[in-house]
Amino acid sequence: MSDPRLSLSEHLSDRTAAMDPWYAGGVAALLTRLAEVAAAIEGELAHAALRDRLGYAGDINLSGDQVKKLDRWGHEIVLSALRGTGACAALVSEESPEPIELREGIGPRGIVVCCDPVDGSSNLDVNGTVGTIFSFRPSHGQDPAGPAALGAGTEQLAAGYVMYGPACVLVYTVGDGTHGFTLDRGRREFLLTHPDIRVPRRGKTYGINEGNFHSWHPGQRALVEHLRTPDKASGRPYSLRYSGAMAADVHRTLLDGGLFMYPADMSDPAKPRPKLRLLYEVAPVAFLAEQAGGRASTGTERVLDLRAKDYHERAAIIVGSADDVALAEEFHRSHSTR
Ligand code: AFP
Repeated sequence: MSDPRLSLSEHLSDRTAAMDPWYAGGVAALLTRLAEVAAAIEGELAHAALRDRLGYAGDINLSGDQVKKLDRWGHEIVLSALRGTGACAALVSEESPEPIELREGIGPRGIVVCCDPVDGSSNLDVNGTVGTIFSFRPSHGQDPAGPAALGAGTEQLAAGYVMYGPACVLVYTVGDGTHGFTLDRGRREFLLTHPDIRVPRRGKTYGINEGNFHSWHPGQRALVEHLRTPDKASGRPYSLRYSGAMAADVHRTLLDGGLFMYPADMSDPAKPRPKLRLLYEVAPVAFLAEQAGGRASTGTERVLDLRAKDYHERAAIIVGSADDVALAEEFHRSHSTR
């Protein structure tokens, strides 16, 4: 008996009404294609060691990171998949310094895709969880289309991530709630398993790389001290959970609540140095979180109001349960260095 669960394409056709009609067809085509890519990446990850796909490709990317073979492979498979849709006008990828313009997608309905094809590369060679993160933005018919990606996060048409864990899960939004699907490995199809995800108002866990503790803003340090301090009434201490792959840490946070945080390095308070990339990590996650009733802040600003000035711009993020994010902002305000 076939599984009665909705498939991704069925779910998407139900959401068309909520989408900007001008771009709805393109958004659906691109999401469906990225789901196919995710299934291919899932298969490749499972056999990477057997196919000599682990380790380094030999080059350095724009962020100064050594590129892993699967980073390169992931980028290529995403690019070739998007080419075939005719809906993608340009790709902004972690693995490409400049946007890659796709002539066949340029036009009034063209969509700019921002993507981190394989996120969490430091987990690849140790069989840890990795992800794919993506965001769609209107090109407004611009040619070249890439610069259209540099708008506010509120302009996103759609966003999502794939988490390659024990199960392969795809979570997306088109501005009508946030919904999760699990890959049916037999049918190679994503089926609806987490409809209309709602982030609990408060959580019990926080995710952050505590190794950076000394470079944090005083408010950030005070917040983590607070979360660690036992207090039954407020459900503290929170437990620390951190995987090194944003998709995995965000997935846990959307389902269970709490916080995922990657604050800026404030070693030089005059020059804050965030790590995560705005267009293909921070902004898509913020859209997903807000659509699930959560919040996403830099500590002082709503992430979705941020406007990128360049394609690989970095931004701080505190995302998760609305009350926990508000608490985090309170600590940043009350310890403001200004
Ligand atoms: P990589 O893709 O370079 O491993 O970075 C992963 C990531 O962008 C994000 O997925 C993690 O949350 C974060 O960086 C991990 O960073 P740290 O290794 O500094 O904790």
